[in-house]
Amino acid sequence: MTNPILYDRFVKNMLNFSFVTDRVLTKMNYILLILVLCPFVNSNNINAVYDSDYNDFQNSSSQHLKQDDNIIMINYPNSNVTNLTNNGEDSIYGQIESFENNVYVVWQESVTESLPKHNYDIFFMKSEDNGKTFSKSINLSNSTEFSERPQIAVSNNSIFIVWMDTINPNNKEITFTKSEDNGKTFSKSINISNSSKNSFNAEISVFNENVYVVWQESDENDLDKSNSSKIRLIRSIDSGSSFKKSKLLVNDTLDAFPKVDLYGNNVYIVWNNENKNNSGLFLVKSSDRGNNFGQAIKINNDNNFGESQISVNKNEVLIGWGGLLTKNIDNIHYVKSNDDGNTFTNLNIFSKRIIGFDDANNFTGSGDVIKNPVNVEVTSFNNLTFIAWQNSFSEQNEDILGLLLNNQKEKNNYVQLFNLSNNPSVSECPSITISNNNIYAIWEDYINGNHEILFTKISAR
Ligand SMILES: [Ca+2]
Ligand SMILES: [Ca+2]
Ligand SMILES: [Ca+2]
Repeated sequence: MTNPILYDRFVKNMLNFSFVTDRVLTKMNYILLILVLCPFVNSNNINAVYDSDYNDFQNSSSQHLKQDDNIIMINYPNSNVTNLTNNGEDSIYGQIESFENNVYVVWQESVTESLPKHNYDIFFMKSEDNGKTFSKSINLSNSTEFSERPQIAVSNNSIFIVWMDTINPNNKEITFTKSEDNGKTFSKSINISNSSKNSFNAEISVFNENVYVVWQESDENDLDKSNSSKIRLIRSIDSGSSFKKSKLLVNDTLDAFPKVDLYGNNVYIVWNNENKNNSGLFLVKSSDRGNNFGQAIKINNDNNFGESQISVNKNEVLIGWGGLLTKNIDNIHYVKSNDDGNTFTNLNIFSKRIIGFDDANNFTGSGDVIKNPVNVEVTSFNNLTFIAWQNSFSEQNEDILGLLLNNQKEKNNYVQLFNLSNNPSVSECPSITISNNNIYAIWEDYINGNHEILFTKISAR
């Protein structure tokens, strides 16, 4: 926080309010207070956790969590947020990936309003210096079809991107392209869904030369009946040069939002099902690179489930979820496996009371800050796990919250909660990635009369 008046007020607020004064100010709490204040003082280059204090912080934060269940939310400074698009077009649905010092971003953007229908294309840009600077954007689709909702996966410096193209009003197809020169050039795009039914909600993941894409496909003659759909999977074992025939994985789901991730030979797919006769969050695993799949297992154990995300890192499998746009849930849930998805440890529910601040960093009391979290994203790398979501503070203001966890121990310990967007406009659809202990996040924000893709970075040491 660079404004000394705001800083003073913040300190006063922190000291005045009951979470400090009602309790004995233990050494642990004191350490936590100071560490939480540090980022505000050094707003130019935030380190989520300082080197020398790392262990203290871990201990104090988990201790703190146990003691009173209160969590402090850090409003991330806007000076650390970059507008990547900064144009008059509608720039939406950004997705981010990283590898070593490289950061890759794709999004959907309007290209003209003069056609009979809006045309949107898929744009790409990259940074080779840990997100300090970004290249000029490239138009990947450059087509008259409505191109939407890109997804990206990277393996070393190979980049794989899918999106949906509306071929005709009843038929969306999944389009695929790749780059093998770190994003300088991209291959001619190909249609990988190839069906007369609507193919949508695609997700992509890659491990070495194995590329997997899952999506939903409308059921036959279903248009006026329900939104029931199938889940299909397609894979390439040669870095996207060729694809096998797509495979039907799941019949008859509603609001499925399937997600795929993999490590080695293990391929994991999670999806949601809102059909009353078989509702829940499900996981299915293949141990032979997708040739065969085991029995699907149910991940949730109550009605608190919605769209999920999965992140696989070696033998660790992390699944997180919030709600859906059509279904309010006021918690963030996550489960973790440390044995290749064979067993899952504790169901973690992150709700509790959070010590909150408004946009001007005024203390707003402790309360249930998490409201209707949607578009939950999870990512993990080595010892770090980051969960981000779109949180409804009010109808007019949604913000992007991020929860940084340390998973050095078997049980995830809370480390820090951030408000990444921290602005009065509607901030939506986060995407996150971790590389070299840098956490990168983007989201779309409605500012200056149109949507922009905003970017920020947290260095966690
Ligand atoms: Ca824009
Ligand atoms: Ca287009
Ligand atoms: Ca906002």
